[in-house]
Amino acid sequence: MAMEGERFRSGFVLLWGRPNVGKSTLLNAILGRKVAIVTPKPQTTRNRIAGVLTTKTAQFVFVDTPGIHAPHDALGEYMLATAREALPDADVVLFVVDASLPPREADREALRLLQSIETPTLLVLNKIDLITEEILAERREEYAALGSFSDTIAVSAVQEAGTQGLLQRTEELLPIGPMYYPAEMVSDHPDSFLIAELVREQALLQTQKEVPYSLAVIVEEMAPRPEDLIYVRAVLYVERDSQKKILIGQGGNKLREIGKAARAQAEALLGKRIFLDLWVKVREHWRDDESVLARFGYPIPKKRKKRKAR
Ligand SMILES: Nc1nc2c(ncn2[C@@H]2O[C@H](COP(=O)(O)OP(=O)(O)OP(=O)(O)O)[C@@H](O)[C@H]2O)c(=O)[nH]1
Ligand SMILES: [Mg+2]
Repeated sequence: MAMEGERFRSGFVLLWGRPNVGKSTLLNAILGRKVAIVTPKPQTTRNRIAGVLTTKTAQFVFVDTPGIHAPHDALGEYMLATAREALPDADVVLFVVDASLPPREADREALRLLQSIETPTLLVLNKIDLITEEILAERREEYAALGSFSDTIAVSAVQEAGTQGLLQRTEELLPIGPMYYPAEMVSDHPDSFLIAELVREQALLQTQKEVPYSLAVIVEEMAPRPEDLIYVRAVLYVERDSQKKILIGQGGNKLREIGKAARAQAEALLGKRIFLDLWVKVREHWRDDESVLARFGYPIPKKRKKRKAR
């Protein structure tokens, strides 16, 4: 990797915005590889996920965060805290909005949280594949009026349109700096996290209503087996027996479909053969149980404000 002497730029690029605007889709599009799961349901991303892109002239550490929303439970508090904790490290913020819709209160709230830092921010109008040039021009004005941005970039994350321009503009805003991570590194999470997330993604895509919010997926064992096979045991935790029944489906059909789709993706992404052994268990009210949350990978920060009763 040829570094251009003193001119090499590097830093943390925060993907920020309300839920469902396409932050994770954009991260995957920029990296050219899936590191974060994507669903049509808001609040898909629960953890901070860093994706590293290294070029001849720069290293971008993109940080995907949970969409900003008012927490309803301890899990929601974890998600908001996770997003907020990523703020001070940011060198550039990509404030991502859904340009197919006018600004909402949730966009304004997400922007308000950015006021605690003074970091160059690009307004990223996403989903432009859904709208005409005229509407895009309107949205550009409406969103730009919400705050002060270094620039506005229109993209379509699903069509991977506009992402090169976005990268260029982002690079200009990065400070001169070293490579923080090895050039070949893409994600900061282990394979077990990606597999658990791929299972959760399929389960979210294949269920409705309350199941998605009540679901956590934990990889409890990963072990090599003969002939380059990897055995993975993952447990899908839900909060009620009725949800467990939905996930398992008639004669185990639903769980089989979830497993089949998740395994195909995991094998393609990791380049390994995987035996995916899925289990469904009930853990009542886990979203409000701090000891369980910590075990599930969603530890609540110690200092936290009291939440208003629902
Ligand atoms: N048409 C269109 N849909 C998009 C685009 N980008 C994302 N989407 C869709 O928008 C939905 C949400 O995408 P995500 O990437 O999960 O959104 P997010 O901002 O990460 O959401 P949270 O993780 O919940 O905060 C999915 O159905 C995506 O397929 C886009 O450029 N065009
Ligand atoms: Mg996301």
